[in-house]
Amino acid sequence: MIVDVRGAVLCVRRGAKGFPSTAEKWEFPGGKLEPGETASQAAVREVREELGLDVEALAETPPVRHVYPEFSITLHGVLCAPLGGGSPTPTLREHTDFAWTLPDQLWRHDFAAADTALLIQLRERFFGSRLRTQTFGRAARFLPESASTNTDALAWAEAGAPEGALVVAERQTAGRGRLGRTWETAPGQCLTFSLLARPKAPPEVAATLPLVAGLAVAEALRARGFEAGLKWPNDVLIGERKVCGILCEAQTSARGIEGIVVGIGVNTGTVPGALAHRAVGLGGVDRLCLLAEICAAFEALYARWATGGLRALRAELDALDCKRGKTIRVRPAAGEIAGLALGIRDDGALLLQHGDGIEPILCGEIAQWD
Ligand code: BT5
Repeated sequence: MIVDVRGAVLCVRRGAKGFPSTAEKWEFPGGKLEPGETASQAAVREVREELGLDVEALAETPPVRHVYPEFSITLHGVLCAPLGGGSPTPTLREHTDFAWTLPDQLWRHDFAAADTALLIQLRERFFGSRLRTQTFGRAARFLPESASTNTDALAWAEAGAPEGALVVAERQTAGRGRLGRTWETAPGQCLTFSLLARPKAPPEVAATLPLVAGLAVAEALRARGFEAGLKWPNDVLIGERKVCGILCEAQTSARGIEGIVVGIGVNTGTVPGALAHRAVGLGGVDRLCLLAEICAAFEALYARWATGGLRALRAELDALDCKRGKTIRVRPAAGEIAGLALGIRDDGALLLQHGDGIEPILCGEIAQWD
């Protein structure tokens, strides 16, 4: 296969299913090495010759061994970038059937089990080439499947994961929301991940972290042209529908909060039919690019929040709070109150004007769809 992702190319050649191939014949690089040529150089030459792309090799991926009943082969991948830009090109070419696809859609392909490791490496490499952060996303685990990335991130946090650790799952089988609710996704249609923060802040400040995450997602989506806004306390909406949910869970010890796992689900594709009236998807966005953008937005906001709390993010909070100035219904711990949303206070409380006064609501949610 040959993969190109608007700037990144990974080349691997393998034998077709049922093809009477031998290890030597199909080992990458496919052709003979020119005298003095390395495997990466041969890969670059092949991309030039076969796809007509002018690329340079960035890194070699570790070899992956395939064992078939009749033979085994070792695949060598090379990550390349185009020289001098160039227009986007189709992204994956199977030598056997000339089907093209985006790397983000690789799950659609029925690869042999051994290929999974390669595909995960491919995703990691691609993500790494896009990541512009110092901390968040630097230590990352890409999983083909997870019950909940929050569960995996909490386990990793217990085992000593550093701040910024990231767990991403291709499929989530038991994604959770708040208060025992579920987060539902179809394979490939949602970016589901968790980031580990280890804030030094006191618990009442740490409790405002979901708002920081919500701002980061809203900013990243707006940078892509989506009219996204923050809905207190943990949602991102486009119009009146939810595009992203956030669930923060603490890793605690006798000493107190050791870390906070920030779980984020963004509907990058379509949403499950039963949720269509209240949920919205982005209609097909490269999840790994978006993930790198959210990590960058989160890191920048987090640094300011870590020293100044929510007060340091006042401008963003006021600009992105999509319910500010609107008449809303709020469900605190019990009951429901209608009033005018005045905004989000520095301690994370939603300020609701109703009756004769202004009531700060610290926990609860804004009633939205019923
Ligand atoms: C949330 O809870 O919105 C938090 C969702 C967090 C999901 C991420 S994915 C990665 C990480 N791992 C996890 O296990 N969780 C996190 P809440 O505010 O309670 O909203 C849950 C409600 O949102 C559900 O009851 C549904 O009504 C709705 N919902 C479920 N799936 C949705 C989707 N894909 N898009 C929009 N709304 C959805």
